[in-house]
Amino acid sequence: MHRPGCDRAGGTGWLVFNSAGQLLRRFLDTNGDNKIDQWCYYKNGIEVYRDIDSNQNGKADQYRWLGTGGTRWGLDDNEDGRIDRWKVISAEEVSAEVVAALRTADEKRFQRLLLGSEELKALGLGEVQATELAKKNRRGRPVLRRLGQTPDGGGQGFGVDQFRGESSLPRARRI
Ligand SMILES: [Ca+2]
Ligand SMILES: [Ca+2]
Repeated sequence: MHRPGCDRAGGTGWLVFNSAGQLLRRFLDTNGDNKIDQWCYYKNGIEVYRDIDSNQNGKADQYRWLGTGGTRWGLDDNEDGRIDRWKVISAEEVSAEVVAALRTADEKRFQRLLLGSEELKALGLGEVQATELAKKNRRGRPVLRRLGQTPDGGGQGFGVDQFRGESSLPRARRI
């Protein structure tokens, strides 16, 4: 049975199912070096989140939400588990990120959204909307400071672990 994504031709790895036989995880070695470089997470049979080790050093450096999980695709250049910049993010998700950054007073999370005008255009926003968004970004910074957070934030880390919380991994099958 074909499932979308996370199944590049020639990849080998592991499938993990729950007791009802539903696919939970797919761990793939896509370049044949016997090291897993894609960790795919499924919800209700649909891939919703993926960790990618793009430079094949054993550590994830891209975090991608997809399917019903959204369209965000974050890049973690220094592999510290926190997203440094966005490869893909929709206007709606930018708004949600701004709200979350303000709520948790996470300045770094916020700064990731301070996009250049080219990137804003790439999101398909009109000139006026882009200006509005840039204004909101500028207005947001003092708010973060007023909350008395250190410049380094102190907010929670980015939610890349949100799909790792499920406890037991009952059955794995080599593919
Ligand atoms: Ca890596
Ligand atoms: Ca990082």
